[in-house]
Amino acid sequence: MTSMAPVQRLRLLRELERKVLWLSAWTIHHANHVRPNRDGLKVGGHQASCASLATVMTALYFAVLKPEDRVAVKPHASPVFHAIQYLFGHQTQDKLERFRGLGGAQSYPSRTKDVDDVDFSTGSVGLGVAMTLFSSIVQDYVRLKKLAPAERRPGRMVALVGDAELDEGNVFEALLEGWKHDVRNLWWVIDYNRQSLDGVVNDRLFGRIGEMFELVGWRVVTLKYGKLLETAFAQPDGEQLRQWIDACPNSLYSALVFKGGAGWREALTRDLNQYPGIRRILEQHDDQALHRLMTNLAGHDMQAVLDAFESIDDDRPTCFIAYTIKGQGLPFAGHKDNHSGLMTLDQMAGFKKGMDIEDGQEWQKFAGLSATPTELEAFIAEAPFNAEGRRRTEAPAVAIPPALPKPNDRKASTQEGFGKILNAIAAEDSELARRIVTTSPDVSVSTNLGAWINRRGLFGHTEAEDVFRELKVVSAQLWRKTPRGQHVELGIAENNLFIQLAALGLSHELFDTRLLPIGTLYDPFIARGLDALNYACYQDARFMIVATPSGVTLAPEGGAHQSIHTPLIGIGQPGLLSYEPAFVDELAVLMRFGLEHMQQPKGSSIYLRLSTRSLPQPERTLSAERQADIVSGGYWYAEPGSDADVAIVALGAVTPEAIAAHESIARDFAGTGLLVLTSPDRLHGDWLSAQRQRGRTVGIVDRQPSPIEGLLAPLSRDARLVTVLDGHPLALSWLGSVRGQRVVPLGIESFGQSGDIPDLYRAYRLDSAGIIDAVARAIA
Ligand SMILES: Cc1ncc(C[n+]2csc(CCOP(=O)(O)OP(=O)(O)O)c2C)c(N)n1
Ligand SMILES: [Mg+2]
Repeated sequence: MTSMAPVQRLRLLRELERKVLWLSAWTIHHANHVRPNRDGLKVGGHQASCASLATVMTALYFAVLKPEDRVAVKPHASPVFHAIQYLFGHQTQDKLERFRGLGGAQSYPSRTKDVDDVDFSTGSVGLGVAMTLFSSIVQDYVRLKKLAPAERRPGRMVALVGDAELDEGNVFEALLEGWKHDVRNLWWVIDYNRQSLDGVVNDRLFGRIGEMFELVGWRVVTLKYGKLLETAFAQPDGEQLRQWIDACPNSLYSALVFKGGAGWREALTRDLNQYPGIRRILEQHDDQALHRLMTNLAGHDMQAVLDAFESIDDDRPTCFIAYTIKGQGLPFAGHKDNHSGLMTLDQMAGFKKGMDIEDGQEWQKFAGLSATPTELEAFIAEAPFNAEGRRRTEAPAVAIPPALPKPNDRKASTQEGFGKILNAIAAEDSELARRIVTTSPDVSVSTNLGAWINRRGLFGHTEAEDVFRELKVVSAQLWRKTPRGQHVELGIAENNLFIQLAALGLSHELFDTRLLPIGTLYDPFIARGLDALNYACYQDARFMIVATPSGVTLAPEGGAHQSIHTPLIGIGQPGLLSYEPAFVDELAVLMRFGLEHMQQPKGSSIYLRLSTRSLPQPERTLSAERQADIVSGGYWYAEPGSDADVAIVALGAVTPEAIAAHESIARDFAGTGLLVLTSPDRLHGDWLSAQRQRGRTVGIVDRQPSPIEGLLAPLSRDARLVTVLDGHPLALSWLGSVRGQRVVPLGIESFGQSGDIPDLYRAYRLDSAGIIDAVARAIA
């Protein structure tokens, strides 16, 4: 590669750029116009958004990127990415033909669904961009601790960003956090086509974007004019032309791009005819040449793009603002409505002719190019990006001891229990302790991570002393930052938390190092970062979230902080297994299980919904069997009699009320049982999958009950269930469908207010009187 003459390289890259543009447009066209359509729904795809990045992506993948770099591609440039991987031989024609179809190349690049080595999934705009930033923190975290294999070179985390993505607040939340963490090796390439979905991007807004990046310490490289325009500017009166384009509003420029040569001529004649130099330029260019000149933006000028990327040789974060044209080279270039625009059959025929592609050659890798296939194949084979084959790593799992240390307090909240378990792990010199990394959005201390942080320290690039400690001001909390620290402290931004967890939770596949990330936050604010949490799960990142306080049990803090529907999020979110233990011994079992489950190929992330309410702890030793029940979702705290009319089912912090209600009811109705659940999510999932399994094996004896069927089996079908949790009642009311039993579900259905627990539980009918009342209704 290095031996190749620059002119030769430029020529081949331009050829590949043509091919990438063609293949991306054809892939979309094929899906919409060639493949049979069975449901009449538009298939879609974004030919204009692809065209806008064809030059930049060709330059990056075929010349600039190295194997250690990791890339988030703007969602709508997915076909460009797949086209490039097709040329590399990592994507198949079959999957391109099935683009946006079942099993085909995905609409937006997907780590989990695509086969061609996607580094970061994208789709929800803004999140992929931030993902590169938090990944750069992870890269430094593992590098500075020497956790990664020694031969690993630091790579650049690259985001290809649509300009409208910069309207998403999460991008700026991430930028600020990145500045605090002194991020390195980060490249954001902004596809500045000045268009979004609905129209043209606001001129005034973007004037500020470069300054924002500079404000947080980034280098800004603007790729504005290509070599043709630069040459024109250097001619007599050329400066007038530059000023005219500089001042041209985004919407006018876009409209003229769409109108073409005659449009440019009219506008320039109107505004600049008094300059002889400009008149000469207009005379020297026919309409087609004038259009080529006026649209010669640097983001479509291969040499300018290469120069910009190759001028960077340090690790300072860099933002490239690449001026581009949405739909460049396509018939609807520049039109404000082109976002979802698809070429018509006629337009495609013209485009194909222009690309010198014959019928039947559409998928051929080198048809219509002037360089020979041998030349191109050799060039592609030598692309540095590809030098090491598959890029995804597979770090081995960290062994989890058979039991975690369990605190023995008589009374404790699950939140305290969590803090103590982590503290005890922190005190050990173990592989487990070394691999755990915690993170929290400014709620570390209030979610009980304090003791862990005191022992394991805060993570920072450089050593920074705790000023309070140096000045001998007494504080329970040590706040010293070092590269050895194992807590990544974030500002208050739950979006950032979840994207940081996504990046930490992919370390084994991105950076060849297994980490065990644990993030803490307030349960209600899961909703604040919910899209980012979904994004993390969609990428199959593995982490544990620990959320406290939860429900109305946080009591005096009131309605604004009460989490009502998070148990439903726990059930509904794929890739996230949720638990809500009542007692600390259960929590110890579940944390152990979770740390292991997070590392299983078919595992998932874990969500622990905990509480700040201090509960009397049962004096018991959990048998292996009981531990297995806790993991599979629940156990009979008091076994039911076979003739019982009713059973109480309790989850989480309200369990003492259920126990009290049960004691009082059992005096009159001896067989009443009390079922304590730890995970409606797990029970529900296993119940559904057992049913599906049976559906598949009709005739074959497979009556293996799922855990919830097994738990409910001792009850008669007529027995009633009273369910209770500090959350939406729907989380447990499905239990009635398991065996066709009637359910009286208790829980929270409306916004609350502040109060103490006795008042609030009474107001919501979660106290023992409320439960007894529900039992009476159930039996009546
Ligand atoms: C969070 C989110 N909201 C809305 C959308 C729908 N959407 C997809 S692309 C887009 C505009 C993208 O414009 P830009 O980033 O400038 O990309 P371009 O196509 O111009 O390259 C919108 C609103 C989305 N994908 N994600
Ligand atoms: Mg745009």
